[in-house]
Amino acid sequence: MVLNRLFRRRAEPDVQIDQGLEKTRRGVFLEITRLFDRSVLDEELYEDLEMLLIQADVGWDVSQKLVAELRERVDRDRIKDPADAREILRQEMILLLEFATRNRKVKILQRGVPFVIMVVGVNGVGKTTSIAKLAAYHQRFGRSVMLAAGDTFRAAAIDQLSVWGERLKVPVIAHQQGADPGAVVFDAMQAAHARNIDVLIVDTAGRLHTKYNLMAELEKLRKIMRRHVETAPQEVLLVIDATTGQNGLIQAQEFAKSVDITDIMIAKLDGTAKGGIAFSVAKELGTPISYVGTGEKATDLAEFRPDTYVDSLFFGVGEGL
Ligand SMILES: Nc1nc2c(ncn2[C@@H]2O[C@H](COP(=O)(O)OP(=O)(O)OP(=O)(O)O)[C@@H](O)[C@H]2O)c(=O)[nH]1
Ligand SMILES: [Mg+2]
Repeated sequence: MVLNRLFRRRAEPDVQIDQGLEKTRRGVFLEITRLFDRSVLDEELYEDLEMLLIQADVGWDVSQKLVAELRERVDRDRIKDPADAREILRQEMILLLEFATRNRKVKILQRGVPFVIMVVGVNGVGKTTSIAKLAAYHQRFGRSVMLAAGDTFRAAAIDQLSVWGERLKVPVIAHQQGADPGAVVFDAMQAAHARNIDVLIVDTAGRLHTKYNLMAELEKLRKIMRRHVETAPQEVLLVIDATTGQNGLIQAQEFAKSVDITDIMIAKLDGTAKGGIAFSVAKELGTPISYVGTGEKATDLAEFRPDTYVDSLFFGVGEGL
């Protein structure tokens, strides 16, 4: 039995990831699963698979790579049963995500030293909402959280963060619209120290680096943070909008060229059938994906785990092999 030798245990399911990937699972991945219900592994199957992976936004290069690897292993191990081939594909997909997340640093929170998270990303990708989710996430660990309204371009952006602060009972450091984000961050760092805050999350404006010298501004914020805490920002989180697919990926690549990013959050996964975006993000950016956003509520955040993610695409909670 080849399958016994090949089989990898199903990952611990995560309800949030499962809901976030529902559209992708019931769409393209159902078709992918059905491909392997065919009786033979032929050329047509590989071609259809490649097309479906591209449809799910896995990306052209990554889809080709996955199919080429699958073909190679099927040939090498003389696999005849399409169900076994599907198992190989599943494992390859997990490995691809694991490879990209292998560099994820263990975050160490020190008592009395604020852990600073700077959240960056293009306009409208979901930064502010993701900040609320992160605040709630850290609160669940019993950590005290503070938010800083570093996006001073629009009054609405400051209000939006303040509303989240009230809802989550988290203090928000904000200045007037048009104020210097550096001054906001300076005040926030001082306040975080004075109030013994564990986690300080800083919102930033989402202008594209081509419009204004975003890098210089983010660098300035970084310097101000470092005056207070040498290692800050301990996390620079790039938010990517899953619904914008490959376009979003290109924007993120541009962004990553100008800013040192430590972690990625894929937001709005629930709004798309293109959950394959995680694979192209993992491959093309090489920065660990740490979180996934699965809705508009503060609780709609999941930690990213390669095996859980892939198994959610193929199976879903409570669905059999
Ligand atoms: N369905 C869904 N909607 C989301 C998610 N994250 C954010 N949104 C929505 O996306 C829209 C934009 O989110 P914001 O958090 O304001 O995005 P932003 O990046 O801060 O936007 P700017 O400040 O304008 O650059 C809002 O309507 C959010 O409710 C998510 O995970 N799922
Ligand atoms: Mg915002």
